Amino acid sequence: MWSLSVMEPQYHHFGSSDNISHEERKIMKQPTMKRLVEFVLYSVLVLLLLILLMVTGIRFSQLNKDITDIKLRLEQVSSGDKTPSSNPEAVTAKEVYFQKLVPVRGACRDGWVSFQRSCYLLSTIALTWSKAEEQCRTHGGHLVVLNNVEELDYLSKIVELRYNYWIGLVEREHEGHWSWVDGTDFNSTPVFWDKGQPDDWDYRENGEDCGQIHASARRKRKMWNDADCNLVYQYICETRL
Ligand SMILES: [Ca+2]
Ligand SMILES: [Ca+2]
Ligand SMILES: [Ca+2]
Repeated sequence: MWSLSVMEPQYHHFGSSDNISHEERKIMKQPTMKRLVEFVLYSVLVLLLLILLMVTGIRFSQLNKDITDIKLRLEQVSSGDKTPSSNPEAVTAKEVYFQKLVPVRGACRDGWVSFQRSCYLLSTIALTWSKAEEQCRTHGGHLVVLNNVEELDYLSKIVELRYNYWIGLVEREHEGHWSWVDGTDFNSTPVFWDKGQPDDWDYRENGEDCGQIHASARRKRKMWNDADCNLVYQYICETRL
């Protein structure tokens, strides 16, 4: 008798235990599926946010560059509107115009052009200043060092008008201390800063410590500007023959 009374609750126990585990399975299965769906949704959301951030970042950097270019153009336009400056170089910059010159290869390697005892490469791609200098060094040269006005005028006749080009001018040690990449004494070469330059425009987070020649609407003597080294521009390499 006692064994029946013992078995009975056990039977009920097992019966109810089966029911619970079936329910449990159902209950447990639902949250797992729910969690999986939530996880997938979160992942997609995070991925979308990352893509959005990247796109925004690229757009912002391009916008920065555009703002810089617009500011430079505005400076050029406003300097053109003013009465001639007492600075003779500014007047010269305004008045010296050229015809386009078809460059010749001469004794230089393929893709390079010859002038006096140097060869020049006008880049077709845009890089940061240091990447540009690195590229020139892989060709056995350096970013162009403008030793005299003839060299500047020659390049002014062959460059693409719409581009700014990095040159081998950099402010390495401290503000106001400009140097040429090949070690040429900066004080031994003529200076062709554009009007109002170098301005180390404080809008730029990194300042403006690298030299370039300005784009222009007309073919005239290219003048120098200091720009943010981290922006990408075309560049000119020079090697000696
Ligand atoms: Ca040179
Ligand atoms: Ca600077
Ligand atoms: Ca500047």
